[in-house]
Amino acid sequence: MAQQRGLLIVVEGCDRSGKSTQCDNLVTSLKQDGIDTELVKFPDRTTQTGKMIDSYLQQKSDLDDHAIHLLFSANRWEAMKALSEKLNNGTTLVVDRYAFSGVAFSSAKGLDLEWCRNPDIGLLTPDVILFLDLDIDEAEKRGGFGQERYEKRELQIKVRQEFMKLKDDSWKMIDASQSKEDVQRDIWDTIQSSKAQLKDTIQPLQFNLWKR
Ligand code: Z5A
Ligand code: MG
Repeated sequence: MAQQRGLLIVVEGCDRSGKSTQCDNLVTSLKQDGIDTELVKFPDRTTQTGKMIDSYLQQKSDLDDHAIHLLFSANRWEAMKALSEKLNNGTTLVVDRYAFSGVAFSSAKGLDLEWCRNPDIGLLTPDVILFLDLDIDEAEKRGGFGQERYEKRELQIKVRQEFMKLKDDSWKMIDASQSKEDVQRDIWDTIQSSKAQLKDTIQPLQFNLWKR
């Protein structure tokens, strides 16, 4: 049998919900389980588009809402070839934020949700989408929001509402208000059952995000 491709696992969620913490943990656990795994984070602030995004998020520069939306999407598109190759070579990818964040944040700012989906049509389709759900009051207890552009209570409340419009039955909802250890355990259990479900039925890579 040909080598099975890696899984594309996307971790989305509210601000301060522990995405980056749990992505690191999941990569470590999967590696310990003998699975070749890499972490991917969007936005990737190291590329040319990423540097423009970073400057915008840090409020060092200003951009039209549509233009920054397209930059976030471009930042994903420029990674797709390399990510596809890794997946086809058997590497599992754990992705910290993806196009769902892209649409949720831009539509929360007032852009049309359907317009926001368009630039990401044709991106790699995730095999598993985990959503770390956290109440805004709980999020604020985690040291308060920082200085970046979107770290404001009213916007974050809207962002969660927009995420819920994008959610479908396949999303794995994780209660992110638990201790780090309990969240980690829930994620691990969810990944194990997702892997069991996908076993033997894993499809070649799909490029039809939004039409899963
Ligand atoms: N954005 C966009 O507009 N369009 C797009 O297409 C994309 C993104 C991809 C930067 O994202 C911004 O870009 C983001 C969305 C927008 N704007 N906002 N807001 P980012 O991913 O770089 O943001 P971040 O700086 O990583 O923050 P974050 O993702 O919101 O945080 P997190 O990764 O979810 O949480 P964490 O860093 O793992 O943990 C936060 C703190 O909570 C930390 O002190 C932890 O130790 C603590 N923590 C974590 N878990 C727990 C538990 N279980 N209990 C108690 N404390 C905890
Ligand atoms: Mg993070």
